Amino acid sequence: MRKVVVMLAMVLLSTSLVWAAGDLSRQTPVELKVLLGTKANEFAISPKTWNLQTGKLYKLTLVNEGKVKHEWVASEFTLGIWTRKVETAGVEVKGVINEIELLPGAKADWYFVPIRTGEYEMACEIEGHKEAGMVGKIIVK
Ligand SMILES: [Cu+2]
Repeated sequence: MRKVVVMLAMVLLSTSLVWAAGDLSRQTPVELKVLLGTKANEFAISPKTWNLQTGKLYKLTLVNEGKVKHEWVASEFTLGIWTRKVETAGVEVKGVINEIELLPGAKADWYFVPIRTGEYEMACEIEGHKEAGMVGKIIVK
């Protein structure tokens, strides 16, 4: 009887280890570089479409190569992700991030894990920028 209990406990323990996803915040990140404003096109978001997967850690590097300030906003998308941190110019910011503004030449690394599937709009909401082409799509599967 005792052997059966020990074996049952071992089976339960091993299956729970198989099912557990572990600490999703400590994966090797999938790197994605995105330009908000390029040298050739001040009002570009490049790439304009992002294909992401739930459960993966992403390191999104946002770079402003333009000559004016740009911002990145995707309110619905940011409700469905978990942010580990944003790193920029020697500063780490943790918590819920809804919007990132980048001065010309600025760069920020954003580490996050998508937790909800869907299609979301992203845009630069500075007056006139979205209309000039600063809009894109995030697809999370
Ligand atoms: Cu802009």
